[in-house]
Amino acid sequence: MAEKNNDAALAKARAELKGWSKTKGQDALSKTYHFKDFNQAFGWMARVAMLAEKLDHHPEWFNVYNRVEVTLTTHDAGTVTEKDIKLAKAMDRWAGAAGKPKSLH
Ligand code: H2B
Repeated sequence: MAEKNNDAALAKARAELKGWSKTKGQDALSKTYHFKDFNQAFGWMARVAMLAEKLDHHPEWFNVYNRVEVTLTTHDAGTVTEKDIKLAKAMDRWAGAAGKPKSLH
């Protein structure tokens, strides 16, 4: 039953977001952003970090130069919740073109 609820939460989240996919082996959403350079990537991360602190909701992420791989899940709930959707929307908004799916470039 819990699995079913998680599936529904993930489907709802993905319907509201663009370019996010179900994370392999985890009830989470993932997206990779490609920025122009490290400065753009880290500036964006700093901005997101401040919102994460304010929301008390933090991303799992991995940065190499201009690339940021993000995984969002609510650890307390063990799945994706409205908090993840809120953070994902802000990330996309602030990433601008870097947040667009590759195929749209
Ligand atoms: N971030 C995420 N992504 N999921 C959580 O469940 C979570 C968090 N819980 N940030 C918060 C911190 C919790 O551990 C603190 C104690 O409020």
